[in-house]
Amino acid sequence: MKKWSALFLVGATLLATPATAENSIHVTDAWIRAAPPVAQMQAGYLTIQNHGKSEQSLIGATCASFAKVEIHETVQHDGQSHMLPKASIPLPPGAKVSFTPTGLHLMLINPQTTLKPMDKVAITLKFADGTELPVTAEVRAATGEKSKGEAGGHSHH
Ligand SMILES: [Cu+2]
Repeated sequence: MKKWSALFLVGATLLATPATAENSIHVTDAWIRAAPPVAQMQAGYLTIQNHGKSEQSLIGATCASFAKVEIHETVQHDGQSHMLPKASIPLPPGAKVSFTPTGLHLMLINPQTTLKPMDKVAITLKFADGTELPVTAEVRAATGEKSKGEAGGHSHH
């Protein structure tokens, strides 16, 4: 029902209030890689799509289960993996940006609790227009993945 009324409002008038991240951004497949209790950091992944008509920009996130959340990108340089902090992720209309283990990720710093696979974690995404979007990430085991890049990058933080 909520979706229908939103669509109606958009179609009803061109003078509607500007689209905000809250009603134009769709997040799917949000998950956090499980880590041993000694880990100082964990990585979170998700896919963000901008279905709106105005540019949005992801500028950060918060999560009660971690002291701090940063946006990082893993890049290859001289045969080594490095993680670069990103101040913002531009999301033009129609954009689909995937945070994956080989590229962008949410760096979840200083776990406040030990998360187990299947746990559900609330993350709040923050956008440049001042809006916030709550998403739920599922904790998943890191089985079968090469963790070379992540581990190497993290030790250099
Ligand atoms: Cu990182």
